[in-house]
Amino acid sequence: MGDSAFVALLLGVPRARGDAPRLLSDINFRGSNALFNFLKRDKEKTKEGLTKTRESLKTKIQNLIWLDNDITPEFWTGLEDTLVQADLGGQVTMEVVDNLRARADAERITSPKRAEALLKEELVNVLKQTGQNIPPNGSYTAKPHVILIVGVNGAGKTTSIGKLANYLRQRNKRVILAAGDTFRAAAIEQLQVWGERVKVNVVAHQQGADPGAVAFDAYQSAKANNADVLIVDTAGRLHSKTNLMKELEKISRVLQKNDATAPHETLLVLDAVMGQNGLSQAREFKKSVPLTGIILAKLDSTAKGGIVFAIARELNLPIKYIGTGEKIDDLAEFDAQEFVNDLFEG
Ligand SMILES: Nc1nc2c(ncn2[C@@H]2O[C@H](COP(=O)(O)OP(=O)(O)OP(=O)(O)O)[C@@H](O)[C@H]2O)c(=O)[nH]1
Ligand SMILES: [Mg+2]
Repeated sequence: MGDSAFVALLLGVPRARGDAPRLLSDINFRGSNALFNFLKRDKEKTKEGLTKTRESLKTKIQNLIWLDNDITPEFWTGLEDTLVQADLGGQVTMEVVDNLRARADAERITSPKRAEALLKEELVNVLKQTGQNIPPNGSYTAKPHVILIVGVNGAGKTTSIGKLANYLRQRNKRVILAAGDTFRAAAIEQLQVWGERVKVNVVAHQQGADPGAVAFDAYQSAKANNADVLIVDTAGRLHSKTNLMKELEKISRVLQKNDATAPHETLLVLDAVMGQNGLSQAREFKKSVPLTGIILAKLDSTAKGGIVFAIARELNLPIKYIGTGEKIDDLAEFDAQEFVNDLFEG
């Protein structure tokens, strides 16, 4: 038996096998009432997480609206400035304001209050024009459904994985995690702590091991344990960017040896606090890895949640989840209409 297989046997596979019977807590989560409560709480969390952005954006827009009885050229420049300050980015701001002006002209709208309603519609449009969204917890076509999580160091990958595992377990999915960040000291332990918290198994090798081998073993373990979802953590930084991208490609290739359609989702975790800077990182990843969506972490820590619009437009990728804190249930499915409502209301 090779070293890595032995370590897997020691650390990964037996732990995963221990999960074979359904956990009691899995069963307790069943029932639509419980799910309804989760959904309700998700919504409240999202709204709370957007407080900083809402306070900044809403106050400025309200000021514009109450200052003018009629739409004036100053209203439009004020709106442009406000959107840029909220980090929507120049391109999205121009597009939104141009569309709005054209509609205001065509529909002979003169009241800023009415323009606010149109603004909301335009903002939802920006978010809805992104690529196809895979159902977050619905009818996955493969078993296990494999989610590869990528992103620069510190973006929030491991934390988001813990929260996502919890989110899926609450929806009766059997989840296994793969500790694919074998580079950073303590990265494996960090994921294992999340595994214990969420009560899902973590397949891990030692630090410095080949992440491809971890992904392979984790897939086998997920299959053997009839898991619905396998989530693979990855390193955020290696010796060089090229190494990192090669490693991510290799992990994907290894997964494909087990299932030619894996990974079924590759989610890029972005740190909302990075604002426009996060976008250039995202472009780099998009060049090398076939991304299917975004997890936007740390929305609670920024007043510039407008970055959501710039991400959706520039990357043309759906935002699947948003992170609104460091706790286990601080993750919510992203809903364009709700997001825009939350920005303006409350
Ligand atoms: N406030 C807040 N903090 C978050 C959120 N998500 C992650 N964090 C914090 O961000 C920091 C980095 O998170 P990690 O999950 O370790 O990031 P990572 O991408 O795995 O980092 P590397 O493993 O170094 O590549 C931690 O202190 C997390 O608690 C969030 O949604 N809100
Ligand atoms: Mg990590």
